[in-house]
Amino acid sequence: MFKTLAEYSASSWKGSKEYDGLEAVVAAIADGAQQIQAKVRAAVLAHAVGTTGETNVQGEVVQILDTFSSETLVDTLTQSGRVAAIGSEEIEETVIVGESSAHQYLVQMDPLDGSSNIDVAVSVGSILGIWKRQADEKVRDSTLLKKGTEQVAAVYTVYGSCTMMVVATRESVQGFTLDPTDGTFRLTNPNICIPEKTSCYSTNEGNFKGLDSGTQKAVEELRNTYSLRYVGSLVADFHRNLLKGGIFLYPSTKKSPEGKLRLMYEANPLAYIAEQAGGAASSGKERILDIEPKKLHQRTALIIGNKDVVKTTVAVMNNG
Ligand code: AHM
Ligand code: MG
Repeated sequence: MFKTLAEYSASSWKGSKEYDGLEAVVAAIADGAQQIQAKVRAAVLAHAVGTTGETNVQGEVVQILDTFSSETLVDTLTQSGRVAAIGSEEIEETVIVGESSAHQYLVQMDPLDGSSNIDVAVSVGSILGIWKRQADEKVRDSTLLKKGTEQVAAVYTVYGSCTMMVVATRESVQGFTLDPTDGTFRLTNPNICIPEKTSCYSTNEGNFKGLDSGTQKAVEELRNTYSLRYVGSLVADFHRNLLKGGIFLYPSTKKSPEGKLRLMYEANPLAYIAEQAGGAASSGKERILDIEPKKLHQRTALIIGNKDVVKTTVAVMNNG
């Protein structure tokens, strides 16, 4: 039988100084993910698809499920008693939770990535980066602006044909599948490493004309070498590439010169997971995890996946 998430975290993190309290944070994410996946699956029947009529801090239309997912994870993370502050794609300001010595972690999240795919029954997910607060560090907006290298863990979930949760720490990347019969996450994909063989590339080919000439050349080379697979939910595209070998690109375009994806809660957590699994992530100019963040909702270009293919692609982008 597969180990449960609770068993895995008890044997891996409980009692460790470095990961003190992490099991409560990850359990809170698992709890939130269960609630979100249930809501996503019942959304059409519950009249919960559609927009709230508002736009978020990014100027994007807010879906009812975006708000539900953000509120759910803020609640479960708050209840864990271990999180000091939360940054969310759906909330303009930092959510400050607590400053006691137990509030050791800082979380940044995209609570429902790919939400434009919900009403067409396509996979969506949640992405979360986890940092540690310095002892006695005052919690304010700038507390969350730490580099990706300083993450202590990162998590994403996919609400697809099954619900999965992937958790990376400095030691390893572990994949858990939600068992719908008893509501527990079970360790189905232990010690994930990106396969060396790359089989596909994922990018929005519709943006091709808006790319600079070097990036066009890089995309042409990928097109001539690999199969194209593009879901349009970053978390689902990344998940497939992590398990099967592949590269995902959302470069700068004429429409989004700074890139479309968000550094703190999309690029950084997935870059951390990619690196721990033997892959790489770059903005085209530098390693994602080395970018010095300036603001919570900062955007970046993202090239992520197999290490060698990321390296070659970035080289062609810059010299092509
Ligand atoms: P979201 O966080 O609001 O869902 O937006 C991010 C999404 C990613 O999941 C996906 O990779 C990208 O936007 C798709 O963008 P496009 O439709 O321009 O290809
Ligand atoms: Mg997103």
